[in-house]
Amino acid sequence: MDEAFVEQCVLDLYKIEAIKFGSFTLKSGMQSPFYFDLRTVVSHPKIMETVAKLLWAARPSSTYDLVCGVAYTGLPIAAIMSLREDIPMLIRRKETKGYGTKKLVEGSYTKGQRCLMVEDVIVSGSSVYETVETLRELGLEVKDAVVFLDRQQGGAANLNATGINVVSVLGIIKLMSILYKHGCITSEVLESVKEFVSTHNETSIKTKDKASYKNGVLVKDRKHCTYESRVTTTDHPLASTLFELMSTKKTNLCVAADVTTSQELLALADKVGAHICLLKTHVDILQDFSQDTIDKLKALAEKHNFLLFEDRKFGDIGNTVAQQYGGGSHNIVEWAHLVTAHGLPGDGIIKGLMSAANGRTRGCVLVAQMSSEGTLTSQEYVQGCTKMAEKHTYFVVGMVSQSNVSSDPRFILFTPGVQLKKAGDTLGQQYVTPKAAVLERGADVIIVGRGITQAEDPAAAALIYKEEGYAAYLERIEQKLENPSAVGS
Ligand code: S5P
Repeated sequence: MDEAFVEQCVLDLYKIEAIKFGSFTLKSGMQSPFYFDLRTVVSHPKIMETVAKLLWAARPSSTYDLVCGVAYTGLPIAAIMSLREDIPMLIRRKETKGYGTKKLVEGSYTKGQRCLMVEDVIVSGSSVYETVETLRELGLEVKDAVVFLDRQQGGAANLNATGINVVSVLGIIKLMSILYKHGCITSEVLESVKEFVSTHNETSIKTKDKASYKNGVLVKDRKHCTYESRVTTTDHPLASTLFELMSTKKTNLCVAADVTTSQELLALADKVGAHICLLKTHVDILQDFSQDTIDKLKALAEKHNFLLFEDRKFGDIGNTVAQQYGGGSHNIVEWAHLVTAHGLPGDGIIKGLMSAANGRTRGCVLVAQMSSEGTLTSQEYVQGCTKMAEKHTYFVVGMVSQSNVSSDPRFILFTPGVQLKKAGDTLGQQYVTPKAAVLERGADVIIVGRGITQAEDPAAAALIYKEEGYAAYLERIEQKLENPSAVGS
């Protein structure tokens, strides 16, 4: 690579303010004294072409079938490479579409094809890895990534640990030296960036489905921990109880008892009780709700050793939910161990629920994602819910989810929309199998309603779901991660 060519490109990037100095908050929340934003090159086609040329020249091998840019800045750069080198490209979406094909990757490919990753900047390497992970799941071979700027904060080591060879056009120290040499920055700025890099080189990759790598070292994530080991990792006594009973009863099945009479509810609870860890109710569906129903339900929960989970999906301000939870005709706080709540109102909802719980051992499950078609929960919303959960680990035991929204072993992920026979209903419900829920979507607990309640023999159906769900969990924890380079391949 021609050094003068690299220097000129750095100066051009400086001129168009692709590199800035000051105080910036990175995606991870880290404060940085500089910010490299290659997005601005889209307004400067010649510079963008130079960046693409330099990246192509940096590629570690000459044999690729495809290129794929990491969204967003990597995309136009990969498109230029694709055009110049006559090599097909792929696009990996940031999130799946809620309509149409729901494909995460656009473009044609066949299994075994070699794909080169293209990225503008790496900090921890998470964005590159997330994209690689998706491509590897489709059977593509992804071993190399070219990066324009390595911020030298551990990203390359993290990616190397997952079997990705990273080649960068330049590292931040070299870039700073070029700017200093040409009088663009003072020696103080140069020193402050050097100081920052030397003290901020511990980053980790938190992947959606697999393990976590901190400085290239594997950290065990939720999906690979046993329920038993999580009894002591959680901050919440009810989560501990649940993990304990899941591992002793060998079940991760929660039955959604959506029936309309107390008689049906109690009969169902007695039939499926031996096979479940939780019974989920919607007591507002019951035509004849009474304290007697609750007393009998509590007795059945004792008899069969399961917890009661009222799916009230609270969604209002703290003051209102406190009254709904601790009063009204259902007095949910008195009998339900767990309740669902939306994250939408913000922290106040948790504070409201806690005030009504008033010291009782109770917990809530935040609805982070829904199983229904057209659900509005965006990635930002999901992240907001997990942040809320992290802030309130003494009350939030986990999330209702459809994907691996957290790798934190303290949280329990509950996945509804599970059925063996149907793909959906006529009102927007969408189903996956117990195996897919546990292995692909990261469920700790599968929630099954009509698959069991409408079966000819609900007890026999519950046994089948229990066995399938638990077998998938055993398969998941058995997946060995000792050889990090095998991850995702
Ligand atoms: O996203 C969701 C969240 C929940 S809690 N999708 C859901 O279906 N649920 C609940 O799970 C729903 O209210 C119902 O009680 C159960 C699924 O029932 P099924 O009959 O479709 O299995």
